[in-house]
Amino acid sequence: MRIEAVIGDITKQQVDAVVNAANSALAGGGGVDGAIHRAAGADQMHEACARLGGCPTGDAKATPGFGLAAKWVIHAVGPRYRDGRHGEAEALASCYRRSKEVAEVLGAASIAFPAISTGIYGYPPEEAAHVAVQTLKGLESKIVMLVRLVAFDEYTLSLYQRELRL
Ligand code: AR6
Repeated sequence: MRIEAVIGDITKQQVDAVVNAANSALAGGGGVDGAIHRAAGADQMHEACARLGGCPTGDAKATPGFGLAAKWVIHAVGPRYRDGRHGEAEALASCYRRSKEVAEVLGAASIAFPAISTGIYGYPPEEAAHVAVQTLKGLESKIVMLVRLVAFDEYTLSLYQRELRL
């Protein structure tokens, strides 16, 4: 798997699957979740999510991408950050692992991730970038060839670039 980092909007990515920073009810919300629902078509996406019956923290489930360029959306549920001592890193790492596994089941060759948990869920961006990149570096795939980390700001991009060099 090649791992790259870019700055951009997750809803605009031309990849097979984009990952959503969802909540465990898969009920939609703000941030990435709101943007993905709007760009995909809110009614269709809402219905498809409702059929999945929720998703535990650290896990991921797929729907079609509907109006997005991406064929699929992989809804991953990141942890809410408390103090770093409540299994947050394990849960966040699990989001990246499970999303990659779901992508493999779908046959997705390219997948784009937002910085899961670093917005409304309050995960410190430095620690989240470390978990994201180091978890992905430890994975192999015969199906997923490209992993793109999509930063929404320059600072997050710089964190990814530093972690990629480590
Ligand atoms: N493209 C790429 N990154 C984005 C975009 C975008 N269009 N919009 C925001 N970001 P968040 P979370 C960045 O809050 O912390 C929702 O209500 C943003 O700057 O979307 O996992 C869900 O329903 C931040 O760095 O996700 C959940 O309830 C990162 O994406 C909850 O929020 C993630 O921010 C999930 O919170």
